[in-house]
Amino acid sequence: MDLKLIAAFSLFPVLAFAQAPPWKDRPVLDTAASPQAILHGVPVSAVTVRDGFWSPRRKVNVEVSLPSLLALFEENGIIDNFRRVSGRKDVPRRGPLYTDSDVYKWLEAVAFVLQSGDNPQLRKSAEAVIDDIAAAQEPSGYLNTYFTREHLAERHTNMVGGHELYCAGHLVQGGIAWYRATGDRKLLETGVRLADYVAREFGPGKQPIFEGHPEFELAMIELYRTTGDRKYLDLAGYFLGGDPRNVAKARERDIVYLFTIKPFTERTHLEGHAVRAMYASSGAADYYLETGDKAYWHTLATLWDDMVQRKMYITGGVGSRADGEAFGDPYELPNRQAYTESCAAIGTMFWNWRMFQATGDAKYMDSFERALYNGANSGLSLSGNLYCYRNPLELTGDPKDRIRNPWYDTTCCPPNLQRILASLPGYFYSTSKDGLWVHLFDNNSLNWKLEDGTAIQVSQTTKYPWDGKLELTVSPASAKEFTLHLRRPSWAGSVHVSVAGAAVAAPALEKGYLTVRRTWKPGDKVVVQFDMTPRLVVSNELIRDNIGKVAVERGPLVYCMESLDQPKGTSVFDWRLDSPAGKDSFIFTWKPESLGGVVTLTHHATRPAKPASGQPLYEVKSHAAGQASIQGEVTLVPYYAFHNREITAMQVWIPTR
Ligand code: FUB
Ligand code: ZN
Repeated sequence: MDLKLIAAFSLFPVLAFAQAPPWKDRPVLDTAASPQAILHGVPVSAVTVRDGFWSPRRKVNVEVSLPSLLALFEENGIIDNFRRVSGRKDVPRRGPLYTDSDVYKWLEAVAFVLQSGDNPQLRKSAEAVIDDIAAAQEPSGYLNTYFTREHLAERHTNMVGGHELYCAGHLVQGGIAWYRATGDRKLLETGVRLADYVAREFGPGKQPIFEGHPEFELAMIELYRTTGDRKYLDLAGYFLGGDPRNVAKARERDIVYLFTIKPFTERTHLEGHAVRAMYASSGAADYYLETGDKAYWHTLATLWDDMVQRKMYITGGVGSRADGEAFGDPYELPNRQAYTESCAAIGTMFWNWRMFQATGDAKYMDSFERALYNGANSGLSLSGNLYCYRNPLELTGDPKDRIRNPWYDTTCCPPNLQRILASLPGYFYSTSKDGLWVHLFDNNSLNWKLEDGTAIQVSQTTKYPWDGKLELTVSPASAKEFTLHLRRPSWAGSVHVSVAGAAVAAPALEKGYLTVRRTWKPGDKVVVQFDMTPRLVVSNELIRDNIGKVAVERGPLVYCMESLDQPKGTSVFDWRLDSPAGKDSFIFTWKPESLGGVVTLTHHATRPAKPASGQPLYEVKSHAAGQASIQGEVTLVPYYAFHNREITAMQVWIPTR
């Protein structure tokens, strides 16, 4: 495609950009002007994550995951798909019809990496990919490597499974992140041209369309925030509201189809494809943040309760059914069959973050943290080059259970994991009119400003999540009165807080955040101690798989047993945890050499002895003599680290005696 021709078609709203705050000061989700947002994010670049829990994960993301995924894209023809459309290469199209989206997500991840600091090698690789993408755009603005040439006639005909708008949304999100990282608009302008194509062709008074796989509305609302052009918000509203011309037809169709067509506000519970449901809910929350439409909030709150009260795994994973990659019925949360796609756990984080912007309620950040440390974190191996698509809570250890793989034809999860890790600094803090909020804990420094423009630096020092002590140094440019809001995780029992050396006997708590309002002076210290006693957790008895079992948590981490840590010759399935724990029932040990450094837990347990010969398989309960048992000790490791040593049996939910 002739680049000059593309430039001529650009409808890029230069003026709106000229009025916006500097591109590099934009957070992951830019709610600065969103009427319903009481919280406002800080840019990724404002937070430097120092050595601690997340730094090795983020390092391996930059050094291994991102370069190796690009190499795999090349090997599998995914970038060639763009070169084919632009005429740069004469090759057949490869991969499923949504592969463009994976490249866009990869670019978004690289953009977040660059927001933390330049990386010339990654930047150059990404620039070349952007060039290949832009060259593949049609003069109309249309861009999709599948619905062209031999598939041209299918364009806009397969909206259930076609993913055209899903890919378009990821292009726009990638373009926004790249612009915010570099100031370069090339990818964003490509996305704008595609968005404008959609806006020109479809909507009220034009052709009806629906999305199939939600994602476009998320992108359109962030594009509205980026450009100030209301048409993108309205377009998102059109998709979320459902075109009545489609809705009439859809009422007769199957549920997944229906869900992507009917008005979002008609949903009463979570069902159907989990990632689609999470992205739709995230987009709807964005729409609420901009419009304040109460019907949206009502639906969002109803769906969120449905998720956390009936349909979420303890790991923060969602979507229990492989069939349709879907939500199950209430309490249908089997462990071994759990589908729990990495993208679905990540989708909960996107949704929670948006709900949180509107409320400042810690319950959303608690849920965000649960997925972050467990059901999403498990998705990337410690080595950085193996990914989980599914994140089950139980594995048999059969070699067929190879759950971590370098490549999937449907490779949605790897770049999703990459963009979460790369953007993570952007989720640590927020500002509000009255002060500063601290959501996540790790060694890091914030260099940003309060909403009245006062420069502020905050430094966190902690061994979290291995230890519950946080030390914060709060340094406004000069003495300043404001409120510091610090999340008190819902799992934290007793919490001790001291400010500037003085213990705070009963710290104020608002919606799960400890709040301290005072005149802060440069260098003021806040010390917080969360109780990290391991917790035995039982589930609602309606979850059939978990009856008679417990799970173990410590801090934000869910633990699991792997057979290779258990007494020689035994499997995780042999053991029952001995009677519910008091304070000292678990021994916890810092093992720097194990799994990249983890705290392991050990606990007394019992297993049945080998039955005496002739012992019947079944006996009437009242006559049964009982079986001899053997005492032992079992070891647990954090769930996110499962299958990082070898394929072995694993379980989160452990029978108790
Ligand atoms: O359909 C695109 C992506 O692939 C979805 O988000 C995932 O669930 C997987 O089906
Ligand atoms: Zn996925």
